[in-house]
Amino acid sequence: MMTSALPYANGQIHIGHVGGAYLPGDIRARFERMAGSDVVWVCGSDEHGAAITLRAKKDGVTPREIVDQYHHEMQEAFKGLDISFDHYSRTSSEKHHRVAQDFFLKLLDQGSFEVKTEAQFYDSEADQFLADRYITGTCPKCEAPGAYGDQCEKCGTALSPTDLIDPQSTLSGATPELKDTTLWYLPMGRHEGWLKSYIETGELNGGAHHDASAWKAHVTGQCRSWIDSGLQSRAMTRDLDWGVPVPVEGADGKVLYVWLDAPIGYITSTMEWAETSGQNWRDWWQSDDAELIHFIGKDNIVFHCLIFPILLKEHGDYILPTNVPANAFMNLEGDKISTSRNWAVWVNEFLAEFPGKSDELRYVLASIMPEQKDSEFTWADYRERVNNELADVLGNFVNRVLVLTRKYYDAVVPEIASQALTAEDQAVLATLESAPIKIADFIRRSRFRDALQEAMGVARLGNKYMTEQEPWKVFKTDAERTAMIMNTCIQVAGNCAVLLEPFLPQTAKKLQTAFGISNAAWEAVRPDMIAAGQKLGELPILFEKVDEETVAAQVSKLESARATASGARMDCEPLKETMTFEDFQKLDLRVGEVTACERVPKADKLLQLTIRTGLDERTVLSGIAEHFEPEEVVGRRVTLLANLAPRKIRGIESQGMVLMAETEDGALRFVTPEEGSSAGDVIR
Ligand code: B3M
Ligand code: ZN
Repeated sequence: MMTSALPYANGQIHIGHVGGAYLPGDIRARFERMAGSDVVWVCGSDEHGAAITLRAKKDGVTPREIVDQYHHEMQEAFKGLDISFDHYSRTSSEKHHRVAQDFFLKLLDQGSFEVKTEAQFYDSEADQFLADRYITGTCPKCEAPGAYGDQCEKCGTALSPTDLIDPQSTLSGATPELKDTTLWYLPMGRHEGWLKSYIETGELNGGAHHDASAWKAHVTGQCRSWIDSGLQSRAMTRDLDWGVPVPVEGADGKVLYVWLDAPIGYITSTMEWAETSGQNWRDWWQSDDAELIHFIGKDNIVFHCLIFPILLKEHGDYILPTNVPANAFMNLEGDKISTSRNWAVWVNEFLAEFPGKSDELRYVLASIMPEQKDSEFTWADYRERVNNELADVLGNFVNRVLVLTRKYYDAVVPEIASQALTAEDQAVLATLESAPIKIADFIRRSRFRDALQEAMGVARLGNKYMTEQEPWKVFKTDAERTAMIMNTCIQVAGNCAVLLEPFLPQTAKKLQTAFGISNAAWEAVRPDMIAAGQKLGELPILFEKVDEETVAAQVSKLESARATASGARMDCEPLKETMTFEDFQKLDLRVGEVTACERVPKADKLLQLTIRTGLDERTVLSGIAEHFEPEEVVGRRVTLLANLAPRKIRGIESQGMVLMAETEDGALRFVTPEEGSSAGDVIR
């Protein structure tokens, strides 16, 4: 049983999501299917919680409209990248509400919760209790600002709203007040004992064990520090109107905490899958023969390794996760991916801009997957890998194999008479024996980068072997040897078609068609996979190279998207060279009052202003005649650069400069000192 984190249905899917929780799941699921394993991989839209309602509030629509929009758009993105869930559900469904409520009631009836009435932060302006992302403040642990009411995203610490320093409502910005309300708490401290052994020694239900040593160190580490810092009780309900209603008399206006209902969404999704596939969902969630693996990002570790296991254990009928290979974060062009700053490569945008290039993106994201620590996507690296690895190694090798087989043997795989294999032949054929075993092991240990490199290594070896064996030369003198070389190359290329399928499904399909392979099982990978006498197909160039202009265009698109998101203007002149404070101190800026104003004969752009400066009354010429009539200027307070060296313009000495702002559409606006200031006031 495999799951991937249910993405919040409050925005688009970006490459960080894919590299974090979805591509790893897809590679593993595809591989297990090819290996003939019993595997089910489910996901779905996470449609409750503050992430949804805050987006709805920001967009001025209902939460239902938000989730309906993004539930659809996220599925488009997954489909476009061949992310092959067995089922994709959504937590706003009635079925899920029932499943989650039944789960809650069982725990309630057996006393798993502590019901407490106590003071909670409340925003009287918004008339709402504040928890999770509705409240923000300074993290008491790492002192990072912007921590939320349930978690500090900087240090990962689980928080309660009352832990926050200087709490503030994210709805109104007001400092919240305290107001009593009833909450159902999960007393996590009660579970410290078995949780410790679950994390440290892999203890599961009924004496079974998972392989704790197979857990990623950063996952175990985060769990350990959570447990060591003391497992506080956590509220499992919220005073909100959007979510799974708490199924208790008198609990109107209360819903299940999103991190209680969402993981149960995995179970609902499996139930839905089982209904349509005639399977029994309990075989996957309530059978000790099943393994449970959660693919997530590191910010979800605590919810999947501590809170959800407590809920599953408390319920009593469920297996516990056997591994949670959480990935770290993927950054982008030197900065954190950010939805709010629009600093992201959005999957749907990528697919629209680069149709048919889903494998290229999968390849790059798998190559830089943040398996142990954060990683970095750059468009330059994308170009490097597509051009120098996919095109120049895999594409080039396959192309040469097909072209030469067509040229020498009319595309028919040559027979190989029994002849002595050279050491090089043996090395290549040995690799075809070992590669599938190594790749399988890497994939099952969630080391997808190594797995992909091992698979690409087979293509690299094939390319090198062909270059060194030079069949185009040998062909002239030794038909037997040529047949051996070409047959070996054909085996390598055919094996690549299978070994790369978990990573590059589109490319694999094209290769398998050309090499006459269908529904390839993992065990089909072997040195004599492609039978002699078989006719090979033709293939267009597999990978188009990416040019530098594309990279530049994507980076500038990011920059302008970020600028727009931050409210910056695109036409802004670039910042001038940095000046020092000493430079600034040379400027003598004063408030001036315009006492007279007239046009300058034969000068369309100039007005001659008479300005009282508190020091004197002086003439200043200003290039504003196309923007203002003289009578509009008289009587204004202006900002005057008073110590600018006098200049003669059109025979008139101008003593200083009036500061103007140029608007987006080129209009000029006076920089007017505030009401109450007067001529001679120094501007500092
Ligand atoms: N919706 C994803 C997130 O924290 C969250 C995962 C739920 S998995 C049950 O961004
Ligand atoms: Zn923190």
